[in-house]
Amino acid sequence: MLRRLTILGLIILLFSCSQVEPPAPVLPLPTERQLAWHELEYYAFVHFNMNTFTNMEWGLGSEDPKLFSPSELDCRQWARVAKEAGMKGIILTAKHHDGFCLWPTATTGHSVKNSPWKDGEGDVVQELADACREYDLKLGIYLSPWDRNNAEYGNQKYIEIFRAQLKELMTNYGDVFEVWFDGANGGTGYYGGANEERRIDRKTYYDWENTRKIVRELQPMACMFSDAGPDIRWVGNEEGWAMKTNWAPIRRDEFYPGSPNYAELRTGHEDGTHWVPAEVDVSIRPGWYYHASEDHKVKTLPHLLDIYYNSIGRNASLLINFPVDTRGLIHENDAEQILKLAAAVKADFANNLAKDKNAEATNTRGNSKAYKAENIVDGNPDTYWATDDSVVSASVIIDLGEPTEINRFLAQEYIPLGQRVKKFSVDAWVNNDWKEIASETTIGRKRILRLDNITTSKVRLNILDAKACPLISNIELYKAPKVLVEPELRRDKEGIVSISAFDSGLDIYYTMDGTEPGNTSAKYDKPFLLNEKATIKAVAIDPETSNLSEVSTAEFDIVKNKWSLLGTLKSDENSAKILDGDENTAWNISGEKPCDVLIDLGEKVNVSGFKYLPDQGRWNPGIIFNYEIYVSNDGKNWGKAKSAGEFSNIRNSPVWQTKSFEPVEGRYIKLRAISPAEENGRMGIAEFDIITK
Ligand code: FUL
Repeated sequence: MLRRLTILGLIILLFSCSQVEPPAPVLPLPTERQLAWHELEYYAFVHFNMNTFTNMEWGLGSEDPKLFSPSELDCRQWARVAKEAGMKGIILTAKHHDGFCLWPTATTGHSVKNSPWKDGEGDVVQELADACREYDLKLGIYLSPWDRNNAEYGNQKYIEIFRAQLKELMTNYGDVFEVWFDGANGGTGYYGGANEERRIDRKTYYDWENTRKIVRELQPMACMFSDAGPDIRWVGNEEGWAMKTNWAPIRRDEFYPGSPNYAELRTGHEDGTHWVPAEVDVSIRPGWYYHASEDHKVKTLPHLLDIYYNSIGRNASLLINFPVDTRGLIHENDAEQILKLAAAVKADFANNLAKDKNAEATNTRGNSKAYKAENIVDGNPDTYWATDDSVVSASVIIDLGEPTEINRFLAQEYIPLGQRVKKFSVDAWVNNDWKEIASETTIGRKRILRLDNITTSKVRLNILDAKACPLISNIELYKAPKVLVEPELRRDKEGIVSISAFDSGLDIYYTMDGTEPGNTSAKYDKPFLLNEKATIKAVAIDPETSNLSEVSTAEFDIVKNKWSLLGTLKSDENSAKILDGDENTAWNISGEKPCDVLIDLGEKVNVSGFKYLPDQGRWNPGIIFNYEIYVSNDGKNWGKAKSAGEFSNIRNSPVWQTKSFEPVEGRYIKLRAISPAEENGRMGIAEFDIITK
């Protein structure tokens, strides 16, 4: 009898399971090609082309193909760096706005064919395609619709040329995962010698519908990127972030490449009609192309981590650009920083504390095992927790079994059935009560929250509102280590030294005798006065792990509290920036040549040199090239210059410049800025210091 009942029970259970209807999709849905693209998440951009050799961002189109001559081009090095950095593919600027083609196209002579590189026999696209194959990376192509070289730009003939180029690229280099169409279109240019302005109708000129067909036909799995998709959208900025609220759907028909409503691309639309997820494109340096002057401006680890969390952690993919240099290599500084990011990401996500823990939900679809809460911790992206159709707010609790410290929360929706969650919060079980630790909006394919460290035995995800029953496929919890980068050292005009570590909860130790700092050195707790010469070395230490950051060093000379600027600078409200100890602010002058910067040191000192940091601004920086420096006892009789000459290579390398001379006593200093390094005519100073004996 009992056996019969058990069998009956089983039959009923089976019957009831099969009765549970799978959730209906919420439109729009991703296509198969988009789903495959979503999995990539992180890949490289390479801006390398004519601009690399002309030090430009947007070439005019009149450049001589002979200028393209990398000395050691090595696409395998690009691939190696990208692979080691954890990236899944590389997108190359096969043609940028200046029209120079990196492959031997049949459509124009403005290409590698007429360059000295490999005697005109080379093909960069082919070399990259081969390198990607070797390193198991995907290949992507950037092809600029705008062409400032082509005589036909603006005419129908150019559309045929553009399409022929697209066909070549889609046919000859194997599988392409993404095709990148830039929104910058039309304007001044060379245009075969016409040197004029050509405007086009951005909506109609390219006949996008038919142009895109070429890609669909020749590369059916390639996703097309532009402001308007159709498959992937620009995120509406080039700084490296998506909004916290980020819908993959947009009302696609309201956009076209170069359309003015691009700010909406940062969030997408809750009522979007098409699935067009965001891709965050950002360069590892200020510029997209290589400029030696930016060698010291590669983004720092904290900055790169922000970009990572504000893109991949906000339902977008991340495309980080390497401005490949004139050798044809990813610069050492860029490689070093991207590998630091890779190591930090690996450490942050090393140990998923939620994996296979018990999970319970307030509602489970049809009480069915197929949709059970545990699906969120099983590591299987194809299973998900779902609620009944009528339920759009519900909670799921992950029981960690014991008090556990966490600071990262990762959640994923099951997107093959659409993006649904509109609002959610996260609670932690602390002191026998729920404590809200986050209150957010969308989740999408992946949402990662960086939280303050909290020790808790249970974590609760509350879905507060959704377009339809929520489908959550994955939740992960982590305790990421602290970000350990060298501390920042600064001394202001009054001599107050401040040292800051990037992350909270780190200890800072420093020395003033030139020795390496460690946890037995002086501990920094607040800004202090340093009114003498000293070299400070500082290190950040994580008290929990005893791990050390790299050491930062600053050489401070005599304090500037008695210094004052004389002459015309006395009444110039910006001139104080020269002495404020802040490298990011600068005083600038244009037109007046030479220009004297007069400083009263307030007392006689023995001067043996000076240090100059030019304006660090990206746009239009003021940089002195030729200079003279004088020391005087009375501020009137200057005698001969103690040092004169040029700051060689300062245009390419606008870092601290140091000049020494025979020590001399004096109270007054005159820096005579004779000529600017840049054509802009500006001469600027971010910081000035003297070296005393
Ligand atoms: C922009 C272009 O104009 C830049 O030069 C760069 O290629 C960037 C990725 O897209 O719109």
